[in-house]
Amino acid sequence: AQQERTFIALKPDAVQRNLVGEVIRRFEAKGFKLVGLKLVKPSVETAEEHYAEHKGKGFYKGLVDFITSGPVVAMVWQGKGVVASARKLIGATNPLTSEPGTIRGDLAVDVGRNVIHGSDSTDSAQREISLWFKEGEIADWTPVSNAWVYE
Ligand code: YYY
Ligand code: MG
Repeated sequence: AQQERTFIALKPDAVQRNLVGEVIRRFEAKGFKLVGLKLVKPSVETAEEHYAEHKGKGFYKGLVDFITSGPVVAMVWQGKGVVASARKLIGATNPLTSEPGTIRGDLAVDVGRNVIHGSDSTDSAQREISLWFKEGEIADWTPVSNAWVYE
């Protein structure tokens, strides 16, 4: 159960607004384990594949333009229930309706500048992790805090 993984990306607005540390801090403080991390300027191909489910929607081109406009911090986080839990930490898609206490609720205003991406299911997580990361770029390790995070 502690083997579950999710893909998290800090979008170009997060990098420009110096929110990288703030967001990583929240995932670390929660108790999840960082197993993959890199700064990348995504290609249009990667962005289109990442957001393939939204192809044809009105916001698709703007979304691809935005996500490819600058560096993104791509991450893999691991832990019990991390896919659903990360979505709760992140908050609703439109930051104007995201609850205070969530990343988007606390740190964003516009839906097209909502700071962060998180996989919406374990299937999407697997797909997105293999899209963004090579096998050798994921490093499993044993946190000394494990016994204090998990019973
Ligand atoms: O998974 P999540 O990021 O919360 O939302 P999605 O419905 O998958 O949409 C992906 C991405 O697209 C969203 O984070 C912002 C953008 N977007 C938009 O600009 N306008 C919309 N009406 C809906 C989504
Ligand atoms: Mg989504």
